[in-house]
Amino acid sequence: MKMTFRWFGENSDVVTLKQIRQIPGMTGLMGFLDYKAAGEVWTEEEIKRYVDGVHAAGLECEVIESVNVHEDIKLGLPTRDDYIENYRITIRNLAKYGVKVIVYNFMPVFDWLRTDLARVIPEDGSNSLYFDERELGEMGPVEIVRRTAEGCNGFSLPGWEPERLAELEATLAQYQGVTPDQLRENYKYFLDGIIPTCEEVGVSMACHPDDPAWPIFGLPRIAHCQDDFDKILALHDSPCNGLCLCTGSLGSNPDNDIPAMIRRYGAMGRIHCLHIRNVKQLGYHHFREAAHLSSAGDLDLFEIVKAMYETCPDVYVRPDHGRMIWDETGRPGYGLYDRALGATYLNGLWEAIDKMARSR
Ligand code: DNO
Repeated sequence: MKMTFRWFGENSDVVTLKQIRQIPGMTGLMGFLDYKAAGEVWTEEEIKRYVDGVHAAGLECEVIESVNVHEDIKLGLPTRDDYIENYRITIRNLAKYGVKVIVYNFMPVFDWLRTDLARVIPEDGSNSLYFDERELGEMGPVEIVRRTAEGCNGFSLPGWEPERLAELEATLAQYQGVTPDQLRENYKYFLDGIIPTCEEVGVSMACHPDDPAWPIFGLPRIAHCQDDFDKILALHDSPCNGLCLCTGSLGSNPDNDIPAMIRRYGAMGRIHCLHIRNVKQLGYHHFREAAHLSSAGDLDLFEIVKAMYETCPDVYVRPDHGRMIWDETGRPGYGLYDRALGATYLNGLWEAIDKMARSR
């Protein structure tokens, strides 16, 4: 397990590289050039500048998160070939600076979605990301994006800054009538276009699951359960076509057996990284994010780490979203304190599992 941390870059994150470096056991980042629009080439110069800065702080930068896939690729529009070519160039450029894994998603229109980015947890006064489908029913996509953008310390839902709201309506309209099978066909076209480049330069693609783990707003979603992942991995059969196993995203649906999924895809060599966090179920399609500790939510983090230890011990891991605690303010889900506690807890589980395994 290589412990990493998500960092949004100097101008977009209140957390500093120095703080990240001081978390025990932290080896590197899941890095991100947050200003790049989907479809744009990540140039060598900007990658070098970013990676050099991370190295100077004593951290590695072998995983890059959110090289976003342009909607035209997901929609299968004629313009997709240019965007796929750009993606190939980005893969090559990242590989030149030591990047080994690229985390991305194939979710139409939205990345992760919540109905509240700072719901107070009554028991202890902290707050966390929260989702209640009943609230969505009343709201509609444009309204939810506007509302979250307004209420959240200047941070908005990924990809949907207020100035892009007009575009959001047009994009939603383009998906009308697109079926899951069509989306999968477009996904295959994308993978067929990029995986040979990945194989050539030694980069693995890690698909992030839909979050929450079911369809929303009638949009097709094809990455939220074992059956979906089996299909995705079969679209292009290569070790470079793999997964970012996000326990919290998948865990929003209690039907997903996450330790079993880790064992299945870990044994196949198809998990290239994990995002680990806990979820507290509050009802049907209704949950909040919880502290990492197993007893704080509904996932068994011990079983999750054990499955990883036994099937894919060398993967990159990061503590995923944290709550806001100790009066910290910042990007919802991505404060320093609770994620640092999460890393420490995961390291503790790992040490215990490792020592028990060795002493047998
Ligand atoms: C949420 C993240 C996702 C992830 C993207 C990858 O916290 O895990 O935003 O980075 O889906 O493209």
